[in-house]
Amino acid sequence: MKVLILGADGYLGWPTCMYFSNRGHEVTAVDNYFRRSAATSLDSEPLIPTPNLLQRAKVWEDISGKKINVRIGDITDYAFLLPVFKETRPDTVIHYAEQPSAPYSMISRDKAAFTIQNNLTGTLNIAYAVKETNPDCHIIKLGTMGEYGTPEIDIEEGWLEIEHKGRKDKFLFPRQAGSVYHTSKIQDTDLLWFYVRTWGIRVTDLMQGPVYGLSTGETDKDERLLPNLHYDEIFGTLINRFIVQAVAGYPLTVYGKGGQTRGYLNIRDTMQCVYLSGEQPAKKGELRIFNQVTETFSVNQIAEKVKRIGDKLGCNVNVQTIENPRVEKEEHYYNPKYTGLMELGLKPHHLTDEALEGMFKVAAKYKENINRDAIFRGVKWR
Ligand code: USQ
Repeated sequence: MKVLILGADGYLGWPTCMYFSNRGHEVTAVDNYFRRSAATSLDSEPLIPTPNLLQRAKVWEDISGKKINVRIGDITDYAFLLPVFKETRPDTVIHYAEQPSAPYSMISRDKAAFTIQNNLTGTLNIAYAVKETNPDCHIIKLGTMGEYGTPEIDIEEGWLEIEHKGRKDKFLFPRQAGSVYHTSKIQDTDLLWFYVRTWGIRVTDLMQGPVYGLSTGETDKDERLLPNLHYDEIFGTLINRFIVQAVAGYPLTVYGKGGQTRGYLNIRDTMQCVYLSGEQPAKKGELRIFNQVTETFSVNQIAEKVKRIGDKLGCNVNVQTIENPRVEKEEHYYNPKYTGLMELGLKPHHLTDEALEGMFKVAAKYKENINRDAIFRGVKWR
C-alpha cells in the first residue's frame, strides 16, 4: 500500500509510520509541528526529548533500511495538501492531524476557535483531495469515544437502529460530547458522513478511548524512536499521567469522585487496529465505524492499579482527590460495544501489571525531565 499519514509527528502518528513501513508499505509522513510548538508555548514538553520528524525518519532508515518520506506542512492549507496527494497517490490516508486535547480546547475562545477551524478544515481538505486525485482512496480517521459522551444506554459501534411510529431506520449513534475538542470530532464525523453519502468515498472512523504506553515493537529498537510521552494536564492522557506522577512523587490527581469510566487502549493495539482497518478497507460509499477500546476502567480503578504497582516498585504513591476542573458525570453507566475490530483480527494487549511495570521503568529513567508545574494547571470547563 501507499500510505499517507497525516499528523505523523504525534504520539500515535510516528509509531504508525514505523509500523506500516516495517511491514513493507510505502509511507509518506506529514506534520506541521503544531503539537511541538503548542507544548513549547505552554511549557509542557514531553517526558522524553524526541528528534524532529526528519531526524526520526533518518534514524529509522539507518536502523531498518526502510525509507519514510517526510513533508512538513499544514493540511488546512489546501495548496500544500493537494500536491502531496498528487505526488504520492495514496491508497490509504490515515488522519491524525487534529488538535487532540480536550483541555487545550477549553483554555480560551481563541483555542476553541483554532480547534474547530483546524480539525474541520483539515478533514474537509482530505475529503476534497481524495475526490480530486483518487476517489477510491480509503480514509481512516481517528475519532474518539468521547463523541458519544456517557449515555444511560449501551453504546453501539457508531450506528443505532431506531423504530419510530412503526417505521425503522439506522442513524449515527447519538452524540453528546464533553469538550469543544470532542465536539469538533463529532462535526468531522458528520462531514465525512456527508461526503460518503454524496460522493461515495470510503471512510473508516475509529472511535478511540484514551491510549497508554510507549512500546510498539518498532519504538523499542532505539530510544530516539520512542513516541512523545506527554504527562502534562493539556496533552497527557490519564494512565501516562498517573505513571509519571507516581514516579515524581506527585499525588495522583483524581478529578472529583473518580467514577468517570472510559474505554482504554494499549498503544500496541492502536497500531493493530489502524493496520487491520487499512488491510481490510471500508467499501465504496461506506462510513464504517469501530469502537477502538479493549477494556473499561474508572479513574479510581486506574489510580488503585498505579498505586499498587508503584508501591511495589518503591515509589510510595499517594492518591489525591481534587475538585474536578471539567464538567462531566463522575458516576455513570458505561457499556460500550467493541467487537468489530476483534472480528477483523485484533488481539488485545491488556493493562496488566507487567505493562504498567514496563511504563514505570521508562518513566523512572527520565525522572529528571519531569516538570512538576506542568502536571496540574486547572484548566476549568466553566
Ligand atoms: N482525569 C482525572 N485526572 C487527571 C486527568 C484526567 O481524573 O489527572 C479524568 C478526566 O476527567 C476524564 C478521564 O480521566 O474523566 C479521562 O481523561 P483523559 O485526559 O485521559 O482523556 P480525554 O481528555 O477524554 O482525552 C483523551 C485524548 C483524546 C481522546 C480521548 C478519548 O486526549 O485525544 O479522544 O482521550 S475519550 O476519553 O474516550 O474521549
